Amino acid sequence: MAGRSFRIVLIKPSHYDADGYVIQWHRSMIPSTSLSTIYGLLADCNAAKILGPDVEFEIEAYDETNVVVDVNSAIGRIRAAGAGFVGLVGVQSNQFPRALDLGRQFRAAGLPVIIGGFHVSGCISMLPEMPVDLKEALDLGISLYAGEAEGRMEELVRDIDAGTLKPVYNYLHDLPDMGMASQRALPRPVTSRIAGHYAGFDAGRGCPFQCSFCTIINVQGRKSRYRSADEVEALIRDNARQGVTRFFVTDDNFARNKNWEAILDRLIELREQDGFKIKILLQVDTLCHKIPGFIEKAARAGCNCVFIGLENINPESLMGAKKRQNKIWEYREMLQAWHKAKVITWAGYILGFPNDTPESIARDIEVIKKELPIDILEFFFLTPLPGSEDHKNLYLRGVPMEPDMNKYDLEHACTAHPIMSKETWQKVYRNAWKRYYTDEHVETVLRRGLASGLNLRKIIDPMTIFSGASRIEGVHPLQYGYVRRKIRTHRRHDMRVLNPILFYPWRAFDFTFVLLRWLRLFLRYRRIMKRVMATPDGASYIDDALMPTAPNAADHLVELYADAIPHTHGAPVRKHAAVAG
Ligand code: B12
Ligand code: SF4
Repeated sequence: MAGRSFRIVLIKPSHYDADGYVIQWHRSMIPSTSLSTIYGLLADCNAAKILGPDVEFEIEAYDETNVVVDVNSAIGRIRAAGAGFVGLVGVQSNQFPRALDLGRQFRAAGLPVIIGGFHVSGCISMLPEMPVDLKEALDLGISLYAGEAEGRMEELVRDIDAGTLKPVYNYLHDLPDMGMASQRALPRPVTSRIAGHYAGFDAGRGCPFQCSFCTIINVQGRKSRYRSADEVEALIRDNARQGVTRFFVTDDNFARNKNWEAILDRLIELREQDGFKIKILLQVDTLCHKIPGFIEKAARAGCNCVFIGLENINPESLMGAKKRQNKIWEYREMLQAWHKAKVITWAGYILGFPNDTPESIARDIEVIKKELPIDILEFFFLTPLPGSEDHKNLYLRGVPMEPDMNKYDLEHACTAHPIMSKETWQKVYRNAWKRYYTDEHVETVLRRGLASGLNLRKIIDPMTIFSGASRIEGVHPLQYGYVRRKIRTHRRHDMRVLNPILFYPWRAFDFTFVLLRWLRLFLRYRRIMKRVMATPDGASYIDDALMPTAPNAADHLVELYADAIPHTHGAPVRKHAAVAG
């Protein structure tokens, strides 16, 4: 019997810049776990021959942040196979307009298209009705997939093959066991497009906390679900066979993964006994240092950089966002513990909590610079992300919110602030990058790094990117990659494609100008690094952020915010308050 093909084109969409061009690069920085997960689930379906012994899946995977997808040739390949579909994978709210533009083209060719990811899941989980953009997708004949696909991919593929694809698949109320399917390595040509050949995987999902701006708890739940150490080892080995040993572990809070210890122990074993050169980047919370052995084991397991959800240093803002677990009197000790383990600290800071003013934000950033040993700091707008409690509340109260989902990238004001105008808030965001990444502070961070025995090159490279991405490229560093691509014809659906005579000279100027600015920044920061490295007594450098924290000792950071610290268990005894509110 002659076999037949089932061709699947998976695309992780990017989103549009302010000029309407797709944000894409020759090499992107961060791998997509959504893409590898869906790829793995479909590869499992193929191995199980779910459409019959004679049907072979041909799976293509593209991350639009690092590759330009040729839609017409993809359409041709699916048509030539005679069966298949297009999966738009891991689509966040800010990527939904781009996903619709891609979906529109494939639907015009009559092909089945399915969109999954946090925008669809978040909206369906929290809102009483479908928002307009989801309705638009349905009107185009695109199917929406809410919830997680582990253990259910077979049903979807069978429906597509039988021509009975449903408009909506909703599994939000049935969170699957994460062991339902193994994660697989993406083919090497896909991972090669990530700078440093990183791969992504999630070792767990769900978080016990209740931050009101967070979508994760309403989509993936608050209970910790996790992979076994055996499953993690299998996916590490699978990737290592392709030469990939660096991983971004995308658990939103690995410290609350109930299986963290078994997983880290296994990684330690793989590194120390089997010689795997594993490096991992973890996301954790500000109380992780209280978990016995956590930091020490994370470092031994290859963690060389950690992302910490600091969010703010004003206790009132943290309480207002229900981020009760963030206790500012613990921050310094936690950050110092990571440095002691030779791990670079990377923290996120949210701008625009209700009491924030330009002055209070400027003051808070200066306090952070002086008091906390943070290496990389990144800024976000407080954004009512679809899927969060904040978004739901505003939606139900009919409060106006930005209708363009492309702007839900945490780089835009998406709703009114009680004190700051939109323009002021936008200015505060731009100034925040400038204020943190001064040459003077870059030098201080490097001096602290040297005193803590950190590899300064590993600090200066991300610092250059985080300092320049927003200011030079106009994109958040999390969306940054190497060498920007702007394809003339890949412009937002409702924007005019420019005449080549206008486009190419503009692009040549734009490219050169950006390149020169990067070069200047790079050389300046390298000079600072050389100066710091040449300091004879660098190892003995000390400042407030490096001061040891002794129990009950006067802590300047705590005293600054004393009036705002709630009377919770473990809160420090007040001395005096220097800052009100
Ligand atoms: C890793 C990550 C990133 C990486 C992305 C790298 C990349 N190339 O994809 C980086 C760091 C770059 C990033 C950046 C941003 N991120 Co992010 N990110 C994540 C994180 C932590 C993990 C994503 C992931 O891979 N999940 C694992 C996969 C398996 O889950 P999944 O995508 O939901 O897929 C499952 C289902 O949805 C479904 N499914 C998904 N797609 C499809 C497709 C088909 C066909 C089917 C059948 C099923 C299906 O099946 C999957 C398996 O069960 C999530 C939080 C989270 N827990 O998911 C936030 C998250 C997705 N990010 C978010 C945000 C807001 C951002 C930023 C805008 C903000 C910022 N500045 O940080 C930027 C935007 C960047 C951009 N435009 O690309 C929000 C999105 C919320 C929303 N409503 O859109 C999240 C949810 C976190 C949050 N704060 O709430 N992010
Ligand atoms: S700690 Fe992080 S993942 Fe957990 S609820 Fe808060 S923002 Fe969400």
